[in-house]
Amino acid sequence: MTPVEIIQQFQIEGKVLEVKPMGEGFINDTLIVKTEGEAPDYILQRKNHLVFPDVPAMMDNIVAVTEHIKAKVADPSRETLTVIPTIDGKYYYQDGENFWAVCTLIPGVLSYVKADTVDLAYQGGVGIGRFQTLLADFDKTLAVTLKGFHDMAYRFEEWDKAIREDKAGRVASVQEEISWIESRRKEMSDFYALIQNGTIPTRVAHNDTKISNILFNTDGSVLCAIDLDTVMSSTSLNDVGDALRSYTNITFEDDPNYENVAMDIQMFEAWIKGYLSERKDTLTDSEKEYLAFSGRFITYEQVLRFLMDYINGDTYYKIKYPEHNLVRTRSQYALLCSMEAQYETMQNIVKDLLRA
Ligand code: GN1
Ligand code: MG
Repeated sequence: MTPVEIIQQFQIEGKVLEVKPMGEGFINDTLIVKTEGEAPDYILQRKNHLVFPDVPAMMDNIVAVTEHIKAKVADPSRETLTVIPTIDGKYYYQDGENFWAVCTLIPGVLSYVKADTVDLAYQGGVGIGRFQTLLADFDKTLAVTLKGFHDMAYRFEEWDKAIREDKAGRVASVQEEISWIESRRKEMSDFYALIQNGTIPTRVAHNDTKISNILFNTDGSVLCAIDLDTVMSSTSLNDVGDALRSYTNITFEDDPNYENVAMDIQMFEAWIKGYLSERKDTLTDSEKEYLAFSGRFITYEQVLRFLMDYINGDTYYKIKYPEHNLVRTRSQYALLCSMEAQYETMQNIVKDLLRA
């Protein structure tokens, strides 16, 4: 079926004018559906069922979370996603082995792939803090849409397997990169143990908080978090860490000029300040203690994930050229090193902000 035929399976308003690709997602295919006149436009997504094994359960998560948010905010049609059901009342349409889902396009918003100003970083922090706060009393059980997503113990199992199997015959060529992972393995496992043993609590988290997954109003204020595919029970620190990885990098995630990569400490301060404006009173001491470390944790995980995908023969992330995952690995590693070099300053900033 064509995208135009697929969109007709959903309860949309208006006559469809055109359907065209949009955005830079690494996992799903995203299309924008333009309609005639006053009717809303829509986002049509082919959900990657090779990554998300249970798309129906994922859509149930998204509907439950967005309904919870809608009941609390001033403008429910803008302050979270609106999922459009199919004609027969499901939240996805299955065409052969493909799964499709539709949301209303929120008009008059801005989105970014990179944060350019400290104001934007501050607002991004507010947005994630608010998202977590809105879901603090969510009491339904969320399905696990992706097994072991930020589970470092599971990631290491997969990692060991990838190296053992060497499916693409690339292990010998990435010995140095492998040593970056191995030399930090104990430190990361020790941190992860605090999550496993409950020292760091588990809550509802977004789990994929890079800047492109947040919408902003045209006046610069934050509107809402989108891309809710990975909303699951996990630590709030995963959202902090992934946002820091995204907002503080002075260049793009896959910049092949590794000397361009660095963490901007002012962006770090701004993001954390925005986040704490929403979460300062509800974080536990253990969460506060690891705010700065979470940036290193998720950036490390991202280095591991890109490298593992390269070793596996590029089966997970979409790539634009053959060595793309290797370039992403090295570029994110440069960011990790920059965070490590500035770690003491990061911790002092957090301490000062918590005292303020
Ligand atoms: C993917 O789906 P998207 O493009 O927002 C990935 C994230 C990575 C990110 C790296 C489900 O995000 O975990 O951090 O790429 N999402 C999934 O840019 O794996
Ligand atoms: Mg996204």
